[in-house]
Amino acid sequence: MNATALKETARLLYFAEAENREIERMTSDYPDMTVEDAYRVQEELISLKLKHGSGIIGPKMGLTSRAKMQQMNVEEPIYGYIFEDMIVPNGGHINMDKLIHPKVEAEIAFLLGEDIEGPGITGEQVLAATDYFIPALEIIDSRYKNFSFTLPDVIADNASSSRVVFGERIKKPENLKLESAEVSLMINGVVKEQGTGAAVVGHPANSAAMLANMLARKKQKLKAGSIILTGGVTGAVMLKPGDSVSAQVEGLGDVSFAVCS
Ligand code: OOG
Ligand code: MG
Repeated sequence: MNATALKETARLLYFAEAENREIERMTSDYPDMTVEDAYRVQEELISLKLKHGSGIIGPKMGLTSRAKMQQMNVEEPIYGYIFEDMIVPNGGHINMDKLIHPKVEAEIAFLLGEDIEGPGITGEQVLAATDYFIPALEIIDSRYKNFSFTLPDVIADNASSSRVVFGERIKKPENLKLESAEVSLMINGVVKEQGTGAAVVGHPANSAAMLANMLARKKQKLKAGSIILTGGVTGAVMLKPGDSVSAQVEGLGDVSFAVCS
């Protein structure tokens, strides 16, 4: 894709999100769009968002569960970025009329105390550089019709990022094994999805390590103070007005929000 096409694609995605309008997949106009092109579109989209005044909280990983990777036929997860204006306070609400067709998933986030620079980073190194674990609910809202996309489409669309609710930061408990921590996602008091931290490439720290190694190819690193969303532990569940949503992460506590019309 040439520079004009990259910029135009990023603009379409930016305005689809701003005006909560669904659009055709980018690959219907650009069937040859590669993963590299898609990350370049994402970079244009990120700079548009920065220009419009929202700062970056940190990166997010997506398609980290084996189920999602198989579904998309990929061997490597994808990443995108979470912005300040996507943050919903714990116990707060989201407005359905500002979103397209949102889904929610339960995640574990890491707050880094030190920079992490790949390549060759392991989950152990990530854990050593992490100060806090945070239970989180991510609201994903693909800008594409019917939430249907190919890999380059979803990368260009900032990995469907839309909103995030963080629970309380928990100073890294030395004896908590995140891989076996039970995570449940509840809607209106009913458990809809359940998993353990191991669903995220064996351990959520492995996901952050993969991210550090992916960013290293671009001479970028994970920065101290960033919050990293490591990817859905549970499947994503469609939201509707009136839903009361919560997640419980064993050893880390709860996080919740409500859906208004
Ligand atoms: C892509 C984003 C996936 C996750 O945690 O796997 C994601 C999508 O499924 O729309 O955020
Ligand atoms: Mg996610």
